[in-house]
Amino acid sequence: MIKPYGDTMGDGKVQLSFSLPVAAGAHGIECAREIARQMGLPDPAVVDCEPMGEGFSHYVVYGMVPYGVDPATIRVRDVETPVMSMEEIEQLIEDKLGRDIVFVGASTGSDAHTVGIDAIMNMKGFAGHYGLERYKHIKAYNMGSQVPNEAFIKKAREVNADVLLVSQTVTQKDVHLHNLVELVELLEAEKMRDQVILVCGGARITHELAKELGYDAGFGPKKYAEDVASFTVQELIRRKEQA
Ligand code: B12
Repeated sequence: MIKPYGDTMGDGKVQLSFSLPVAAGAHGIECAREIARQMGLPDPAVVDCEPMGEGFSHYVVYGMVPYGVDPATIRVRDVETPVMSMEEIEQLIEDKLGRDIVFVGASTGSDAHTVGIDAIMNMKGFAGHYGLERYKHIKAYNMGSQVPNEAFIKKAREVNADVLLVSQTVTQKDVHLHNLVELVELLEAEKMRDQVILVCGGARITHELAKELGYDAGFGPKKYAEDVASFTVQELIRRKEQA
């Protein structure tokens, strides 16, 4: 069994933070402590309490969880294709596909967040990882944000896309789920679903969720152009060899 730790191995120490719609002060601190107790943290310590405008406050609480997990029993569904470097991917495309691959990406629906899809697609990339526009043999069309699913599909058809990249950041009221599912349904109605590799990503997207929604893969935080390019290029080769 493993447990979180802070001072000594296995001591169960955790830190959590949250906001409450009460004024900062002794009463707010006691409210925060009670929330932590109800979360199963015996004897929690509120180590920070900051006002956040009138009638709101933010807390940092230390606690100790009495339980642990056996890592051997934990199963996770993740993309299994090996991650390659930009140069290795370029070489693989040359050797096994012999043509350029077309990607169309967008932050779709009402979602206005562009930084995630730009991180994957733009030439300069993100955090030291070049984006898809930089890759020889990849034609990357980034449509930006708030792109309706219908317009996204229209573009995909127009440029004969191999890969569709959808970014979803806002998850309030499950808007991302409705939007992602709608895209799959529209692609199916247009008889395009089997002709593209469909990938989604975003801060709260997991591969498991993506698969459940009918996507080929899903990528979350700390994933970069080479993760998605490695998966899609190897998947395209697999499909080509199977055909
Ligand atoms: C910047 C920002 C904005 C900017 C966006 C500007 C822009 N041009 O993008 C502005 C100010 C416009 C904005 C607006 C809003 N925002 Co905002 N925003 C943020 C903020 C601060 C950073 C997001 C970001 O850029 N992250 C950096 C990128 C690189 O990370 P990423 O998106 O996770 O991308 C990585 C991976 O997820 C992955 N990835 C992402 N997409 C894809 C796609 C594919 C195909 C692949 C393979 C991988 C991939 O790769 C990337 C690199 O590793 C976050 C809070 C935070 N600190 O995260 C809130 C946040 C995302 N926003 C939030 C909210 C609620 C909003 C608003 C609704 C606020 C409002 N009430 O108006 C509006 C949304 C309007 C709309 N219609 O969408 C919430 C979302 C909560 C939720 N889960 O729903 C957050 C979390 C803030 C919060 N704590 O409340 N926002």
